[in-house]
Amino acid sequence: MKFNKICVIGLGYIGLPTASTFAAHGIPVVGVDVNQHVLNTLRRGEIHIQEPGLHDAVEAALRSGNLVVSEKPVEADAFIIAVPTPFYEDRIGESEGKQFKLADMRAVTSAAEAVIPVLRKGNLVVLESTSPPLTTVDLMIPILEKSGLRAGRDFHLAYSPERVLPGQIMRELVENARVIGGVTPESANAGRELYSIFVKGQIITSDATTAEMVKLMENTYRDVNIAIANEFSRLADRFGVDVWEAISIANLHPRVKILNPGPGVGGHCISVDPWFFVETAPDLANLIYTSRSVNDSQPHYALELVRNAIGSLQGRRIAALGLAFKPDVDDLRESPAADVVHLLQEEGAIVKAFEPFRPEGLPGIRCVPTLEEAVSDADCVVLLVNHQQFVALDPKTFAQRTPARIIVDMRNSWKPSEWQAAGFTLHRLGVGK
Ligand code: SAJ
Repeated sequence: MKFNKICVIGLGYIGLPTASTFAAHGIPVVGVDVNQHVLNTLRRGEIHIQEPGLHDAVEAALRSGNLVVSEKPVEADAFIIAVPTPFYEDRIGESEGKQFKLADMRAVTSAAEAVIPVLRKGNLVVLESTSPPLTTVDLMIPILEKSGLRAGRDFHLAYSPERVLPGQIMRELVENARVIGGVTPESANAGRELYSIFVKGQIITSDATTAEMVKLMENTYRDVNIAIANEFSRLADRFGVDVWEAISIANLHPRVKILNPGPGVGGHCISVDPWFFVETAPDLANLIYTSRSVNDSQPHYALELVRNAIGSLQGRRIAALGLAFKPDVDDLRESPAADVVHLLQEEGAIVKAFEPFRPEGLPGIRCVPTLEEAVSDADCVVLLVNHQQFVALDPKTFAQRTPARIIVDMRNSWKPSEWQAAGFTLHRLGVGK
């Protein structure tokens, strides 16, 4: 197939890097977004999201003329849909005794509808948005066939999930293996030809529903494995065992690789994607549902740990170190650290949070610009995110910066003997007593 023009619909964390990468490979790309602010920002040569290397790539693509932006799709050889699939804020599903979040597919629906007037015979349409199983077949096909053209016969249709790690998107987009699931083998092959333009990793073709499941399975696998680590931390607390020691010994077994317990699971992927299975198969997704429940309740468990360390939380001054969803990133989406702070506040604690990668923090949380300010009048310090700069803190120097002598370490980042020698009582997640 020849690609003289590509239309990328949705210019967010995935669509914009994808559009600029195709443009860098000499393909004319029309980037489409419904958000006028996004289009205006790009027209000024600026970008609205933070991602290393993205600004330069977009600037070069715009300057070369290979990337232009538009409110609406235009005629093209291939259409890539990379729009958000969030949850409904105001709706919750219930079935089989389970309550679950519901995927809001309205952006996918309207992107597909916007393609109808410009869809031509021989075109390729690819959905990249993380979606519940069967979305390509049950949602995309009926919408696109309103054009009068038949999927798989008159135009190609495929699903190809993004699997890139935020912070590494520009590199992983090119280097990662990629699965392309077609509604027919010819559709999958057309997808392979498209992504071969820049993908250096292996390209595997399959059917559309398999490709949808692959993406959800990867992140669900990780969620379930973190859930068992979190449950082990609770069991270890009950039995007076150091879970970190037990995990490191168990992991010497050649077929065991237990992940790290913590205050919960956040981010916009792993804490989200398993719900797509629960929503679409609540009668079957039992382990997945339970794992989500364990991980979502872990911030409450963290709250109990702080309560055990200092007793009543009413009026107590707590320094919360870190708000990001994982170490060394500035992303606060679905962050369990932020959940822990909210819970502490609800119990009457006076919390000062310090997040070095996002000093302004989040609404409803009092964020201070320096570590000094967070700890200088604290009764207790709670380590929520193992940012490198927190892990590297020297306990002796730290003891001079804070009156707090009680520390709760949710990440096993600090060596107990060193912190005890500096005069602290250190409580760690999953360490009994
Ligand atoms: N976490 C733990 N314990 C661990 C590992 C992680 O509590 O042992 C927590 C983290 O603190 C964080 C959450 O899990 O809150 C998720 O972090 P992560 O590093 O596991 O994953 P993400 O969300 O940054 O990126 C994942 C990746 N998927 C897999 O590793 C299977 C990435 O490759 C995907 O592209 C991304 O989801 C996505 O976009 O789907």
